Amino acid sequence: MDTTTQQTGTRPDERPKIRPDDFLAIDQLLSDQERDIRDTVRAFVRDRVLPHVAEWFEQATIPRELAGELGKLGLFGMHLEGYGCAGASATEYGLACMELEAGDSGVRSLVSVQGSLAMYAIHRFGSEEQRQRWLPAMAAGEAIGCFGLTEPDAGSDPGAMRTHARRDGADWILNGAKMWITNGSIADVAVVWARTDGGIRGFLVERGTPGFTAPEIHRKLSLRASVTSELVLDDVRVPASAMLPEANSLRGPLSCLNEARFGIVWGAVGAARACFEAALDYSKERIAFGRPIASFQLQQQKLATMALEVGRASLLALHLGRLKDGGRLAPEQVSMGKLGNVNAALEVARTARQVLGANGITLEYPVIRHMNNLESVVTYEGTADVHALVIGGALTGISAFR
Ligand code: TGC
Ligand code: FAD
Repeated sequence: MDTTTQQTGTRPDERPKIRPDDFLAIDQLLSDQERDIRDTVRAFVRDRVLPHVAEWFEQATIPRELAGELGKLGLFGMHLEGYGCAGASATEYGLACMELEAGDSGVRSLVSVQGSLAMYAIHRFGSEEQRQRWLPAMAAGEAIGCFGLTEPDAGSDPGAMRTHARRDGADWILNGAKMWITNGSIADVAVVWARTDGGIRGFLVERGTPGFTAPEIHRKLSLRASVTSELVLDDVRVPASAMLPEANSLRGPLSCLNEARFGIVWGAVGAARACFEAALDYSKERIAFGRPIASFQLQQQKLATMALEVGRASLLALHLGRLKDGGRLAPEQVSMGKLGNVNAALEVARTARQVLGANGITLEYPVIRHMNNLESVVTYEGTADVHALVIGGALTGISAFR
């Protein structure tokens, strides 16, 4: 792939060169610092993730030490200020998510859940003592966090949660269960959302607290390079200081979701790009009927459609990043980004898988791994249906939910 000939400024008589990996020349819309961050994360993924990720996926594991390395790169809580966090812009954070997910959605999930959900919740709703205690260690990847909102019987409708907390003297007693919790079994601290007499509140539950267990969920066929767990809370006693003081309704956890969904808007572009590039390379090498399959019109149409989807999704992500950096991004716009870009990435992955023929079903190539991962990505952080209905509500002024 030619990555050297794209021109940044062209004279009228010069024809701009097309770069297959950046057809719309979106690179030119980034600052030098944004490109540096992107290239740093891309190099990390190339060196540290891609050589191993098929095996992690096959073994259904992700090495704990990767967290330390991601922490050293400053990727945990990257867009947060202070407490050891990098204080990067939203766009820079998005570019990092894009590169991480070009490696694997599981790696981006590790970073999203740590930074956008667990750390963000503590940063935004925690006490100064809670921030000091957890954020520097989490930014460094020395402590891992998870975020427990979904329950076995309450996913799209977290307002129906059953997990509850009641006062007992100065303490709180938590009972209930959370389901499908990323990082749960490896977490040092769980942000657990629970119903109380004073509204829905968040609690920091530390690993090892009596009555708290986090069994891993096995037999997943998607997001295998990611730990997914149940959280079981059986008369778990935590001190008053474990409650996040600044959140007292569903608005608290839903605000955290905006952050993680924003990362997914970008991450989906990375997964799509990886699938497209695999299909493009393969199509030029694979010979059928005596010719590279890239020479057949049907395959070129698929490649053109994939390039279009990757370009469109990139522009949408960048636009939302600029809005967020300007403090002008609405949750409904994040929903549009998540819905559009994850659906686009799924289509690209499914198309790329066909281009690879039988090779499209093996872990020797990245495509089916991304395709399977994206089946989780389209479900978590609000299903495609939920985001369509959020957009529908904003368009019509009528909520389809209640
Ligand atoms: P609704 O009555 O609309 O809202 C309740 C309160 O919350 C406010 N709100 C938001 N605030 C900030 N950001 C948002 N996106 C918000 N959406 C709603 C709302 O203004 C209201 O505030 P207030 O002060 O007036 O009370 O709530 P609802 O019960 O009708 O539900 C709405 C719905 C369906 C959109 C919401 O519940 C929803 O988003 N459901 C999907 C749940 C979801 O996405 N769960 C994700 C769990 S975490 C996860 O999946 C991690 S995956 C790992 C990874 O990221 O890699
Ligand atoms: P349900 O809500 O039961 O939905 C089932 C189907 O019904 C879906 O197709 C949905 O779109 C549809 N549906 C529901 N309501 C409506 C409606 N009003 N109109 C039309 N259709 C509707 N959660 C966390 O809290 N923390 C995590 O770290 C986390 N990590 C995850 C990791 C993985 C790998 C996965 C798969 C999930 C994770 N989740 C996590 C849970 C995820 O957020 C939920 O699975 C998701 O919100 C959907 O909930 P559900 O699975 O209960 O589906």
